[in-house]
Amino acid sequence: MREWVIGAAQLGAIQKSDSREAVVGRMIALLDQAAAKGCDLVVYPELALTTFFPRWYMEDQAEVDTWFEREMPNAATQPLFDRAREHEIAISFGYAELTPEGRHFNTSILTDRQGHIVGKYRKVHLPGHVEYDTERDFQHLEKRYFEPGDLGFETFDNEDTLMGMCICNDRRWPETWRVMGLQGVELVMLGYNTPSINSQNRGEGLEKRLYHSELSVTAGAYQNATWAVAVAKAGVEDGFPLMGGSIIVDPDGFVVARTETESDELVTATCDMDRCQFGKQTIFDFARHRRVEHYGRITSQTGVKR
Ligand code: CDV
Repeated sequence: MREWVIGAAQLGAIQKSDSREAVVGRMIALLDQAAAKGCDLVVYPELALTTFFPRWYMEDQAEVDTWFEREMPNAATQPLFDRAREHEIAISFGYAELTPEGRHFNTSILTDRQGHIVGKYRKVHLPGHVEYDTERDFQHLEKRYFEPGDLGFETFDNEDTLMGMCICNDRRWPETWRVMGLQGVELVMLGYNTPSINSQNRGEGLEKRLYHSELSVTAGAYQNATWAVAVAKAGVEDGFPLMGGSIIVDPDGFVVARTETESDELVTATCDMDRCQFGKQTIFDFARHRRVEHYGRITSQTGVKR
């Protein structure tokens, strides 16, 4: 399939006390709306099943593990998979993954339109810190609760369209996009939980936060001639505001759909994957124009060396 009607299914706030079942009910309501609009694929946010728990400092690993899923699908999410299969809609969403070996990842999965998982991604760029930070207005403990993803930035053939995923902070890194671009990616899906306030710079306004998110996604899409869908979990969670601004972006880097609220909200766009070809064959024909002899530092060096 080369033309997909894609839904960006933004979720509003999820409180600490909200059950997985309640959240899945909201996701199914958005899925039903998507079906009514003819969607073939629906993308949900990062850590879609729970509140953004890395804002909470926890020392008891048993308590931490309550936020994680040991299998996917599981009893709570099976109804979402079932409804997606009924509607013949592929889905992608994020969750906290606890593997049988006891490893913790910030994960996204992708299904085909029959409800089979056909792709998995584990977040590579984990922001934040490991220990309680008294200097911040609020905590961001992803580095405490997750290990960096071990699957790289794979792409997946889903009914003749090459799809890839990344998660939240990954969108700000050009390397994320280029590694998928080098595989010929045609659609990048990502979810995010981005606080409306910078915990280390209160003065930074929401406008700048939204701009940086959009700038990252539109640039990534344009520079790799790919469609992109970026979906927020938004609203005030446990007293902490998360920004909205979910977007669908075309391979020229233009925003073709954008949410307007900080609540559960679906926006859709018809996305013709063949529109990726012009950019991939001309200005971003990597085989003809890249100069890898000058890119060594990208992989041999991590921090800045003046
Ligand atoms: N969940 C995230 O990865 N959030 C980061 C915040 C901490 C800046 C983001 O890049 O949006």
